[in-house]
Amino acid sequence: MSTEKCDVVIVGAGFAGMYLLHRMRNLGFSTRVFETGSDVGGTWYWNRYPGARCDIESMQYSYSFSEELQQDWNWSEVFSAQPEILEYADHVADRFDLRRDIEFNSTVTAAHYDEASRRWAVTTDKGENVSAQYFVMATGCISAAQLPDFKGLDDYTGATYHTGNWPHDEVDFSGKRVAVIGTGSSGIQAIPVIAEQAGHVTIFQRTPNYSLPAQNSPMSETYAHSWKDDYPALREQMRQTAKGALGEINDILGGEASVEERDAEYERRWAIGGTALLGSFRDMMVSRDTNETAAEFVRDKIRAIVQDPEVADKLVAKDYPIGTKRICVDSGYFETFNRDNVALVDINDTPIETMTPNGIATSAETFEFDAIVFATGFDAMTGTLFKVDIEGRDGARLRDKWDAGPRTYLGLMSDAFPNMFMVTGPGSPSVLTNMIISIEQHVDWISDCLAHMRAEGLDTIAPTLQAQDNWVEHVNKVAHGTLFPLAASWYMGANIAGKPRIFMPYLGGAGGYREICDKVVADGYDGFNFEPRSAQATAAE
Ligand code: N01
Repeated sequence: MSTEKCDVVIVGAGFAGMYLLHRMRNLGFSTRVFETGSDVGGTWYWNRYPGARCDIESMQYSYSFSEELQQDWNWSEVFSAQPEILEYADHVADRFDLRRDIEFNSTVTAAHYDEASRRWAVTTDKGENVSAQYFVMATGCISAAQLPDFKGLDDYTGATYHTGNWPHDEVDFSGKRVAVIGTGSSGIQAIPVIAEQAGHVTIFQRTPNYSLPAQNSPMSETYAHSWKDDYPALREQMRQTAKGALGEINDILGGEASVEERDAEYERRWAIGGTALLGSFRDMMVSRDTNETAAEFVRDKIRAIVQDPEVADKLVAKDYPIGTKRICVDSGYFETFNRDNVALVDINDTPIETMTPNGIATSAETFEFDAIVFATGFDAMTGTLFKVDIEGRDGARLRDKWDAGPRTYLGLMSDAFPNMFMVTGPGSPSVLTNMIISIEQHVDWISDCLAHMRAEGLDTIAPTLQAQDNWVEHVNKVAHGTLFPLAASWYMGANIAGKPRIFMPYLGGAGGYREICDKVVADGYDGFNFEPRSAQATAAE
């Protein structure tokens, strides 16, 4: 097959790839997007499990780049469910006519940098070869679904599902005996909905999770207008916050409030719903004492909701501070354990020994199931990057270079990979923030950078090793000044056997990080090296 040429290849047509394509087009860069799925939407395309819902309010978890779009689109609930978010992605693709540059059902398998031509040779599973000056991984942070290697899995004859790769056709659990393995955000959202339909649900829990009630409600006209009437100013405020979302964060320390004041604040925020409780005190994620009071408040809530004290005790997280594993937000999760058709198995007490042809055998019991739902998470942040065979300068392979953990400058680029960008890569705030706002910031930064290079006649950009080393050290230092590294979380790579234990996202906050990125540009792209156009590269093209 012949090699096509374009300015930019983008991998992924989720919210990052879609907005980047829009920006590239407006700047006049010829662009191709490759997407494994059959349509746009990224994470919301794949995660179609029952109960899937965003836990950032939709008025905030939406694009801010187009005033017309944000005025025209109406959300039906405060926290939207997956089908509506996918509808929104579909609307954006139509509205900005994005699909004509997206190749669906097409997976990028390799991207190799050619030093002579200074271009990326990109290959897909369809045998397509594209040569591009710029290569952008817009593949999301939580996209590589993880199916643990359970003994006997191939022998199991019933239906299996992974929350992160859910079938497009409706799955009917009516009257079925269902197992759910995993109690992270996905499991916690899916379990209440599955339990309403299934004959019986058995939940296999390895680590109990803290979860806060969404307190979701239909979107009122008044609430939608409180945003729409002032959207540009509110979006600007959002961009400056740590989370990339507005929400009240108290400016006092936990220790400055009396016990009564503290509990009243927790109670108030529990009633508000979503992640509001974590904003009760400004030292929530740095002070063990403050954190423990919030953790204990949530444990008490769980004990009050769940009628069987033994089950309640198993559901209560005791070994790590609240918020250090990604906080979950649910709709009726703990209440589900009061149903007659729901059972909890703590696999620390009775480990899963093997899958059998008809179900699961633990050290204590053999269970029969018609279906097993794996809510077992993802190889986060690096998993999707490693799925592509990425080779940079001098044959450097990304997978090898990051053997001991990801190394980036600003989460945007890595030193041996000129003209390759990552949208919300490791070392950027990404998963700790409102993803859409962080995506927009990265896409805008990359777009401005490419426009700058074109205007200045520059051919390549790559970070210096020194700037990258300093950034990695800074990201680590900030993380270790908080409670986050105390949990065995996917932020730390702890859910994947053999993955280096490094805190991958940047904890400096979306607003602070934006300031750093802007300053880097104001200081002449401080920490980056550019190469001007050379006669050799022109000849090699
Ligand atoms: O994945 P997870 P997820 N045997 O890794 C367990 C985002 N998200 O898909 O904790 C038995 O959190 C594992 O146990 P442990 C959000 O950022 C957002 O639920 O490792 N169990 C854990 O209980 C979220 O954090 C939304 O001990 C095994 C579970 O499986 C991220 O996606 C909704 C196991 C995996 O939990 C990932 O969430 C959904 C094994 N071998 C997701 N391996 C919202 O916006 C793993 N587990 C609300």
